[in-house]
Amino acid sequence: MVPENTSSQSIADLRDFPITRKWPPVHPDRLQLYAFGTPNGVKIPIALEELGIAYEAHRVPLSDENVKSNEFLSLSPNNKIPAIIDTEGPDGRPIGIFESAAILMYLGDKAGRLFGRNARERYEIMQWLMFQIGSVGPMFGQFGFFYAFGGKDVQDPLPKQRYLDEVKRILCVIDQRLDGRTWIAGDYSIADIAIGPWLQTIPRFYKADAETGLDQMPRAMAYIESFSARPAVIKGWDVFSA
Ligand SMILES: N[C@@H](CCC(=O)N[C@@H](CS)C(=O)NCC(=O)O)C(=O)O
Repeated sequence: MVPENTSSQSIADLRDFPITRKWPPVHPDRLQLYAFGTPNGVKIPIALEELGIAYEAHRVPLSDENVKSNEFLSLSPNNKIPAIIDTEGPDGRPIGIFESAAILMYLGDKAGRLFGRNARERYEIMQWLMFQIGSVGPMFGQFGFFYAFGGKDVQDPLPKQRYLDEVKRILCVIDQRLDGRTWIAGDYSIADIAIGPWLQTIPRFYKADAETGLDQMPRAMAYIESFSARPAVIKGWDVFSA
């Protein structure tokens, strides 16, 4: 049973976070999510949907007036989405977290799901999570910039080629890893929630299946299909698409 004062207590707790002045909570009892519909941004609503954690999503467009505002920087000092506030942190006190992998580990711990059943499984998941943060995200993101977005008219072919080579190499790592596996690290986990949205961007947003060689990688293609069919994944993307 929810104590009567939960709502007013949650509002008071959230007032300590300057970000709530620019993005006021309507449902202060829920976990507050600050993100946008990008591969990094959707990881968190996907995880929250998978775990059945109630949340309130605040749209934070990537313009400077949003991500570089003092209010946003107070929670996410590297001016990147996603970030969260949970009024019920591990010690019962409110906690703010930025960096998607840190948030995913937090949520996995909070729910006791999607983050392995023992230390060995957790380290296996963590290494693939770090692989996404250190390699997949930055390289795919730069490739997308030069191939499909702001940098596509740059005359010098070197930047696009450099990131394309890296994307191809990383896709091969993933495709080989998926040999005999459905998911990247044992059962479906937060590692898949980190990697899946980035793989989806190749066909969906970059339209680069052929250029990257993805269309010749049946295991990676099947993985994208399985990931994309999950209701939580569909819902996670929908949160910011309207
Ligand atoms: N390592 C970060 C990367 C986050 C990131 O790159 N976010 C982008 C959107 S996908 C962003 O907020 N860009 C805004 C900016 O750089 O000004 C994470 O995983 O949380």
